[in-house]
Amino acid sequence: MNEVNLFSPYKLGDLELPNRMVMAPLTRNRAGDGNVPGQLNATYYTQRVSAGLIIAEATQVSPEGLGYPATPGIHSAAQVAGWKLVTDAVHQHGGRIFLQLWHVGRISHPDLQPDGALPVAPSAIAPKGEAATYEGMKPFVTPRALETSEIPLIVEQYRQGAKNALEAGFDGVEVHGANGYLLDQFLRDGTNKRTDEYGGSIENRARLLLEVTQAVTEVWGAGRVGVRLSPSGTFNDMHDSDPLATFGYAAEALNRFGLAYLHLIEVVEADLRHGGTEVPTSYLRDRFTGTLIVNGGYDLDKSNAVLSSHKADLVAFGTLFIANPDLPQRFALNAPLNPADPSTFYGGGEKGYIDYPFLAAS
Ligand code: 8OZ
Repeated sequence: MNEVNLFSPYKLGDLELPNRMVMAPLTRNRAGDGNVPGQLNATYYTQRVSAGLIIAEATQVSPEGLGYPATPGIHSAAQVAGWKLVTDAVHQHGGRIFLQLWHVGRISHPDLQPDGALPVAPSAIAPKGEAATYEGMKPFVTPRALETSEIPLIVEQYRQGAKNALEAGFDGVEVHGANGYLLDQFLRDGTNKRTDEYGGSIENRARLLLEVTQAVTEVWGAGRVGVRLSPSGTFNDMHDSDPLATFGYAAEALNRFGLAYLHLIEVVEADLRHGGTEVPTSYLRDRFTGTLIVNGGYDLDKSNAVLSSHKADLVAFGTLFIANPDLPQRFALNAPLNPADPSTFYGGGEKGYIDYPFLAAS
């Protein structure tokens, strides 16, 4: 029997992936001035080119979508040119790279917003916690609720971001619907108290996610578009009164597009500590008919178990890809893994970014 494992090739839409290992989108806060990616980022991604698929880090589709220092954007000509450096380098080395399209919504601060404005959100509810500003951490402010008439502009920002990603040479895009950012804020009822057609019922709360997905698939074709969700996640002060119903509906509604994939961030222990409810991956596997990517603490054995039992089609790795640029080779040889240094995850330069050793050199 030929059991599926991490090294089985996979046909993702019309893309041929040489293995089932996905580099998860990872915020590293190393874009240059103007939130423009450059050679440093091109080197980092190129080092990780043996992944079956790279999903590049969360990238804001508009200035208002910014929530952290030095995250890249995809709304200016300079950002498109910077990303072109990255995609050209990855392609020259034989890789495949998607871009994650992002708007942080309320997870921002006036210090990061155009003209010092309030961040926007579905409803005027401040998250608990602090925003990462240029001057360090500051308490979150109460965001401004978007007017119904402004929502089409948000959809157009994603559409333009998708067009810019195409121009920048990516192989596809992932809609960031996870981790408490704008689309997730609309989806869950802890953050969405709207009384218009974007709030109230689950259908209404999912409307923005689906409209954005529609717009992005119109640019790319659905076979080059994925969506990421975090059904059990509590990060960024997220809660929902009925996550099984909310995310069950979202997974089924996404079937209409014929997407490249659905990418799930699975429950972590902290979610349960913060009052989250686990939405089992099997529950969404039963409802979403396309390719499923899972993410959340997988090692080699756990990955091969989830793939061989067809509980998922691909596995995404975050921390392991930060610390091991040649993770596929290490897994193939059952070689030791480099430990990750969390102190260099967010911000800084080459250290902890492009200096993790390859196997032959370590
Ligand atoms: C960690 C720090 C900043 C942003 C996410 C884009 O959680 C992020 C992120 C993670 O999806």
